Amino acid sequence: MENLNYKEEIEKATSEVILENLRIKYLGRKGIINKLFEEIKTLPKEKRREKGQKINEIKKEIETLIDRKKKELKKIKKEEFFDSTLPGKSYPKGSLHPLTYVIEEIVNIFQKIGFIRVSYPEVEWEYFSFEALNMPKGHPARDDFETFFIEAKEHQKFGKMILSPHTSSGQNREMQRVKPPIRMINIAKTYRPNWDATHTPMFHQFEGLCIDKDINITHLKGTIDYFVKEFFGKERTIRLRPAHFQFTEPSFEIDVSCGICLGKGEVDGKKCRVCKSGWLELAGAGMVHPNVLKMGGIDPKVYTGWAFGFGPERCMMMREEMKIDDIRILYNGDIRFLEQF
Ligand code: FA5
Repeated sequence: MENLNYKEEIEKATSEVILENLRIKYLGRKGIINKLFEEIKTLPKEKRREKGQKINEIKKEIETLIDRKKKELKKIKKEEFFDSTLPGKSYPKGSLHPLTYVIEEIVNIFQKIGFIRVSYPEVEWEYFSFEALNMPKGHPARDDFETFFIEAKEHQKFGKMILSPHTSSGQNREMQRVKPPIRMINIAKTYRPNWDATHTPMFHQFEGLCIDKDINITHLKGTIDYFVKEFFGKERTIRLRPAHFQFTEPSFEIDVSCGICLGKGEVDGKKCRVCKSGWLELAGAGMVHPNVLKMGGIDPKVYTGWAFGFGPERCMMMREEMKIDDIRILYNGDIRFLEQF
């Protein structure tokens, strides 16, 4: 009886099946304990009681040990159970913001014709957004670019710190960085306090700047034609309207035929909610003003150039297949809209 090994055997059991076999081995009808009880009969009478008590104690101990081990194994099984037949959990997949795809596409279109993408600060000094663009302090044209000012120490030369209201602030920075020929495409976030179906306070612009010898307005028109045909399709048309920007001369607004009403100006007998006229303004453009070239250290007698500034959100809206009639949907975080991309 002393050499019964049940404690170690039960402790080592790694499954409920092994444990059940041990129960049968020790406690079963033909098990070791019953055999021991039977052996009692062969003992002298005075020893039977003591032996019986001892066997009973061992029996109880085996029952307790098996019980405890069973619970332990059940707990482990619960924790480790893996049912490989169950369908897997699908985790929500993220994606890039639709505008990121549009920006990549725009960059590719311009890279094909030799433009280099650059990025300039979104938190900018007044100087680069205004003075360097022929809009000295106090000039009324500065009001056209409603601006968020930052409460920070003014720079002695560059003035107040602002959130850049247009990517044209990259023009002077690019002229300081490289000498002509320049083919820049500057894409960045821009900020103005507006909020309606065609304006958001944070939006993007992409600024094209081309400076070289003998550059004229036909190169500007050709480049914009190329972009519009690549991006919107051959059937969409553009028009240039005379406009005024302090940093270009002559200046234009560039409109594209509306993708919602397809240039008609109305949908189901009602004025088109987005364009109201069949056309939507996409960009400002013009020949770089000689003063701006001078501020950038470029001799306007030797070099000429053009620039344009587009809103990629507007470009996205105006794609026929998009049918976005409110620009704000891009930034209100509605996952039902965003997950389509
Ligand atoms: C400008 O910002 C000039 N810097 C463009 C330019 C560049 C002119 C180079 C000449 C030479 P404008 O304020 O018109 O121009 O803005 C240009 C485009 O940005 C608009 O046509 C429009 O597509 C987009 N845009 C302007 N404000 C918003 C806004 N709040 N939300 C969304 N898009 C906007």
